[in-house]
This record gives sequence, structure tokens and C-alpha cells, in this order.
Amino acid sequence: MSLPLDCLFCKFVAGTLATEIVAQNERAIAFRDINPQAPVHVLVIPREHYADVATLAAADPQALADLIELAQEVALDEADGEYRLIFNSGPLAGQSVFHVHGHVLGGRKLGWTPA
Ligand code: DGP
Repeated sequence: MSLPLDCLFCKFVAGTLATEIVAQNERAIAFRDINPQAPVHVLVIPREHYADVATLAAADPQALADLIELAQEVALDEADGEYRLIFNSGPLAGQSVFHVHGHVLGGRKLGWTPA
């Protein structure tokens, strides 16, 4: 699959743009969100470009499993393994970057009021 040249998160994967990578495995990387909504707010993304989580699940279920494994690893390291994992899918749901990413949120008691 060819990588979209204008994809911000593909540039983080390729290392052509710098970001603070906190964990990684063969198929996925984790880095801090630029606009944290909780004491722990880390994004987990597959190294390969897929637009959203359903597309990733259909094309490469193992890559999604590897992504979730990395989210769990980050949460164990930073939030005692208690966390929320959110995939915004589509602009109406708040997706603004179209390289699939899970938001790992934790580090405090989380409310339940999606705005
Ligand atoms: P979403 O709205 O679900 O598509 O989430 C996109 C997230 O990406 C948002 O929470 C902010 C984060 N983000 C956007 N630009 C950058 C960036 O340049 N660096 C980092 N670390 N995060 C970014």
C-alpha cells in the first residue's frame, strides 16, 4: 500500500517529522497527543496507513490486535492498566486525522460526557 505523502501520522511513522514516541512494536507506534485531555493521553497508530478502525479491522485484523496490545502496554506503564480506548470514526464523531488512531486516556477518574 502506498503512503499518502500528506499524512501527518505517516510522517511520524517514517521519522520525517519528530514526535515523542513512548512505545512501539513491529506493527504500531504510540506517541503523546499534542492536546492532552487527561493526565495520560497517548495515540496508538498502525505503521501502515488505514483511514479508520473499521477499514483496518477488515484489511488486517492482526494489525488491529497489535495496536490494542500496544495500547494495553502503554496503559499498564502509565495508568495502572485502567484506561479508555477511543477510535473516532468520521468527522461527525470528531475524527480530524485520517490515519487510524486509538486515543488511550487515563490517569484520573474519567467522566462520560462526549460533547
Ligand atoms: P481525532 O480528533 O480523533 O482525529 O484525533 C486526532 C488527535 O491528533 C488530536 O487529539 C490531536 C492529535 N494531533 C494532531 N496533530 C498532532 C501533532 O502534530 N502531534 C501530536 N502529537 N498529536 C497531534
